[in-house]
Amino acid sequence: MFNLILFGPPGAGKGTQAGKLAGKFGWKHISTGDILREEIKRGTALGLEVKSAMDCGQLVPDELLIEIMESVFLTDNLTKGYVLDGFPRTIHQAEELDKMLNKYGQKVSQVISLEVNEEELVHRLLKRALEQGRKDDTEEVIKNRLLQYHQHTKPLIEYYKAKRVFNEVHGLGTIDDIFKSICSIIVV
Ligand code: B4P
Repeated sequence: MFNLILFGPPGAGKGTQAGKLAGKFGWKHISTGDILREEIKRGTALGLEVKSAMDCGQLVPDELLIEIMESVFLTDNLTKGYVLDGFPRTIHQAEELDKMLNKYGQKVSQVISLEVNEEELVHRLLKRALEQGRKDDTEEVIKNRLLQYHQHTKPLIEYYKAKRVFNEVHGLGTIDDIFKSICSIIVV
């Protein structure tokens, strides 16, 4: 079964493009950010546990994310393929994902990284703050999210390059043009 990891810093367009890919290919869109925000909205124990980390732009502890993903694999109908948006975000998460997939006789099919410069990332997230009022889209929190990305998430580039599944797409331009570039390199 095909699975795709959409990779990139905060604001690169992962959520935007993952939604479009899910629509085109009939895949399940799995966004860990959306899953966590939904838990917060519903006021669950998990939501209460992750709220302060998310509000200040910290990563949520690996073990919680791994539990969430295990339950997604157990309960969701993923037979048509899926796109992972925002997971994995650390080497430990990536290693655990490999173990989970291995249990189901799968491995990561492809990783597509959206390349966007930092100035544009900040611009997009501040614009989203005006439109949607997300608590983690303030200037100070964005700085921390970018720092977390550089410290913990960027090393995944080498991890997936070593597995020969890593591809890059230029993430500047219209949403539709970027979508076309992504579709042109997907090898289903
Ligand atoms: P996410 O919800 O994944 O937030 P994100 O990185 O900002 O990406 P998002 O998908 O929302 O934005 P996009 O780039 O599409 O994570 C939020 C928090 O959850 C994290 O900080 C962390 O605390 C926690 N978390 C989630 N997963 C975790 C994990 N695995 N481990 C630990 N913690 C985890 O879009 C940004 C904006 O740009 C949008 O407004 C969009 O409309 C706009 N945009 C997109 N494409 C554009 C384009 N081409 N041109 C102009 N604007 C564009």
